Amino acid sequence: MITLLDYGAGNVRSVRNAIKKLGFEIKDAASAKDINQAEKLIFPGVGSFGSAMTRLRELGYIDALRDYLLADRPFLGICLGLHTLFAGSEESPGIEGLGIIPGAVSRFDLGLAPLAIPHIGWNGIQRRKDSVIFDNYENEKLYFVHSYRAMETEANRGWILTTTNYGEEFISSINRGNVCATQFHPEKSGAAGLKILRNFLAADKVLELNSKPAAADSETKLAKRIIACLDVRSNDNGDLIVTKGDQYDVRNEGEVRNLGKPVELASRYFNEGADEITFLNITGFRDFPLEDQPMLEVLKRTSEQVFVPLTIGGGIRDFTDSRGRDYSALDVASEYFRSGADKISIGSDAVYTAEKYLRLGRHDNPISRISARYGSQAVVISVDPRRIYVKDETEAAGHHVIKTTLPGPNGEEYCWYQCTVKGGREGRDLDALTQAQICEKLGAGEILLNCIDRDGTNMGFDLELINLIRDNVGIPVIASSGAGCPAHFAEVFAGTKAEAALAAGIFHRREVPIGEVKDYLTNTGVEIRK
Ligand code: 1PR
Repeated sequence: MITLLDYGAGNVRSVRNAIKKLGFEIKDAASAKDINQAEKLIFPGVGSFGSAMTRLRELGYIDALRDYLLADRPFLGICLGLHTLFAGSEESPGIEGLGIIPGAVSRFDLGLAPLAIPHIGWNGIQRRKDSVIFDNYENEKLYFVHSYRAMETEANRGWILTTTNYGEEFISSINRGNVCATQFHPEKSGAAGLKILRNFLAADKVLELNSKPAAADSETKLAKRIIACLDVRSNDNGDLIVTKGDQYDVRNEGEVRNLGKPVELASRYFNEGADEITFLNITGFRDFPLEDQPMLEVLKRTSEQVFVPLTIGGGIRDFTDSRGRDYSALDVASEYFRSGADKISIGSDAVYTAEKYLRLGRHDNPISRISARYGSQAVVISVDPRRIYVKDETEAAGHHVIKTTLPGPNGEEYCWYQCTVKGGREGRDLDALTQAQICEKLGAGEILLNCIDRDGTNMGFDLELINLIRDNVGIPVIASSGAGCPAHFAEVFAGTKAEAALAAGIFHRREVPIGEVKDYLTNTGVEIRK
C-alpha cells in the first residue's frame, strides 16, 4: 500500500494514474496519523513553495512528515516535494521548509545565457552514486518543469544522487538511505519515468546503494520538444471530435472536419513519441467548459493512458452560468488541473487582460491568480496572430512593426502581427509582442505562438514571427502553425530559439509520423528525446 500526500493544490491525478497503471494500490493521507502509518510515502508537490508549506502546516502534517523523514522511512518527493526538504526557498522568502537537507532552493541564475526560465522539457541526468530507483535506467531523458532549483554545497553533497545541466549544474535528484526526491517528474516522463516510479514502488531494500556508477555520465542537454496539438469541438451531431482548420476555418463543404477521437488520438501520439500533448477546446470562448463535461472526461481518460505533459486551453475566463452562479477563470483552470491537465492555456482572455493592463496598469487578473496558485510553469498563453501589412514603420503607430522578406499582396515590405480573439474571428488593436511581454510580466510561463496565416497551410512556420517574439521574451516559446514536413521542424530550430514546435494536421492526416520528424532532427544534429 502506497500513501499519497495530496494536500489539494493541483494535479496529482497523473501521479495517481501512474501508480495505478503500475499495479499498486494507493491510499491518500487524510491525517498526520496516516503519514505515521505509511509504508511508502509519495509527496508530489504542486504550486509554489510557500503555498505548499502553508498548507502542510494548516493540515498539521509538518511534525509527522519530519519524523517520517528523520526515521529514514521510504519516501519519494517530486519537484516541489524535493524543494520542501530544504530549509527554505527564494520562491517564498520567510517561509520555513522541512529542513531535512541544509540550505535553500533558489531561482535559476543564468546570467547572459540565452536560456528561458522556466526550464521546461526533457533533459538528462548525471549520476553521482547508485540507487535502486535507477535500476535498468538507460540514459533516457526525463521531464522537468521548474524555475527554482537546488545547487550543490559542501553541506548537501552527501544527499546528491544526480545533477542536470541547464546553464548551470543543479541537483536533479537526491537520495540518502530510504529518502529520495526528484526535480523531474517521473509520472510525466513516459516509459523511462514509469520505470523509475516502479523501482521505488517495488523496492524492498534500502534505495541508496552508495556505490559510484561505473562510467561518469556526460553533460546533459535540454531537448527541443515536439508537440502534437488536438483542436477539439463538438460536431453538428454533438459528438466531441478532433478537427483541424485551414487558417482557422474548420468546415469543409459546410461540415466540421472530423479527424478522429480525442482520447484515441492522444494515446496514439503518446505511443509514437510526442513529448507533450495539447488539447484546445476551440469553441470554449462561447461554450463554457465546466458545462461541457465531455471535455473534462476526455482529459481524465487521456491522463489514464498518456504519461507525458498535457496542456489544455479554451474557455478559461470568468463566467456566470444559466443559474446565475459565478465562476472565476481560476475555478475553470482548477477544474482542468483536477481533471489531469499539467498546464492550462489562455487565449482570448489573455488578450483582454493585456488590453486592460495597457489601460489600468497592474490589476487583479486571471494570469497572475492562476500562476500564483499553480506556478507560472503551469500557465501558457496561446496567441493567435495574423499579419497586417503596412507600407512603412510609421503606419501602425504603437505596434511592433517588422520589415519582412515576404511582401504583402500590394508589395508592402512591413507588417505587424495583430492579436485576435474568439478563434481568430475578431482582430484587436494589440500586437503579438506587446501581448506576450505583458503576459510574461503578469506571470505566464510559456507562449504557444500560433499564426493564422500559416495554420493548416503546410508552408512551414513563420520564422519572422517566432524570432520577433522569442528574441524579446524570457520564457519558452512553442512555435506553431504551418508544419508540412520534417524539414520545417529543422528550419524552425535552426532559424529561431523556439524551445518547442507544435503541429496538428500532418500528424492527424498521417502524412508524417512523429518518429520521422525526430529521426530527421537527429540527423540534422538537433537535440531531441528519442
Ligand atoms: O480563446 O481561451 O477560449 O482559447 C481557444 C483556443 O482555441 C486558442 O488557443 C485558439 O488558438 C484555439 N482555436 C480557436 N479556434 C480555432 C480554430 O482553429 N478555429 N485553433 C483554434 C487554433 C491551434 C493551432 C493549430 C496549429 C497547428 N489551432 O495551435 O493546432 O496552427 O496546425 P497545423 O500544424 O495543422 O498548421 P480561448
